[in-house]
Amino acid sequence: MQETITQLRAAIEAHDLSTPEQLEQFRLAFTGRKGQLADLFDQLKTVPQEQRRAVGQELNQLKQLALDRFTQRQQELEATRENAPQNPEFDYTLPAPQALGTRHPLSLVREEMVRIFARIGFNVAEGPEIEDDWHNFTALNFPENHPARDMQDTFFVRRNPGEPKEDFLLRTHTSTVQVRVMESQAPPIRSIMPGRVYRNEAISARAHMMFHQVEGIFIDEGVSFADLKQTVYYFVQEMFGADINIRFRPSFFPFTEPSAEIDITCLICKGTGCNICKGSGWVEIGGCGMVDPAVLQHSGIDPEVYSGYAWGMGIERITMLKYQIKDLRLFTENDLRFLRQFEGIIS
Ligand code: 2NL
Repeated sequence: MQETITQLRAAIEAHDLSTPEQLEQFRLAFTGRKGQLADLFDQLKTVPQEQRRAVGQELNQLKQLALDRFTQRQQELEATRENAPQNPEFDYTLPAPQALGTRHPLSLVREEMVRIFARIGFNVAEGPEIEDDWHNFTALNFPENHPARDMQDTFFVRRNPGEPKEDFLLRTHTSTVQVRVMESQAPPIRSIMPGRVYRNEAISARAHMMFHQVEGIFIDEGVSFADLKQTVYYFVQEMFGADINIRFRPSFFPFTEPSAEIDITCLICKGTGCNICKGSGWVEIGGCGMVDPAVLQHSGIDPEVYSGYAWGMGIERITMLKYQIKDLRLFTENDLRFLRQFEGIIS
């Protein structure tokens, strides 16, 4: 019996526990209910009475030794399994995977508009989003009591919270940048102004308090409405295709005279009439006109020498028409299911 115990102790101490399979073999061989330790405990009753106590103690120590080895190794193996790669051939020197983002549809369309106008000589001008009354209204010929100056449309900004005077505002159009360009540069001027504008409106599928515009201006000697029409024709063909027709509808803006609204063939029904164009076959993409001589004068350009045209288009509107997007709110929600649809579009 004593000899068996000594051998068993050696076997327990020497057993290789490298793998989970070996640990299981160890459990079956020694500590399990049918293992060798259990056998020895069964044989304890055959040991002579006077030795039984000592042998029993020795067996208990051995059992404890086996259990200790088992649990310690079990814990070690569990810890390494949690940290182990799923695939043992994984290459840890590879760079971490990075999901590529997508360009926002409004950026795609803005960049495309910039490229189209750049091809016929327009550069890009930028200006502040927080503006003063002069650049947003007065220089642009808005009468003192014009409804567009109303609190309902314009977000006014106070210089100091304590001051009652609201002498700044969030620009309601990017014409502010055109005024700044005219004030600081001599003609010829050929610039477009993409950027954010703000109107105090309730957010819905068709309106938002922040949206994007591309305005443009061309000032030189002898610029005519025919030049304006050709520029708009060129833009629409490049942006929407050669089979799209254009219609200029007489309109009014304080800063242009004459003024026109620009309609194009409805992209959804190709002019046959649908619910997007309300059956007319035409959709509006922006407004334009000849710069009012008073606006040139306000910006320090002599209207006796120079004339010019200008236009404004909403980027959201053009994007909605181009990609058939029916709700403005999709542009600001950043829902990945929406944004991922523009994956790989290199406009
Ligand atoms: C629209 C209409 C328009 C302009 C913007 C402009 C700027 C200056 C002088 C004259 Cl500095 N005009 N801009 C002209 C006509 C129309 O925008 O429907 N925009 C979304």
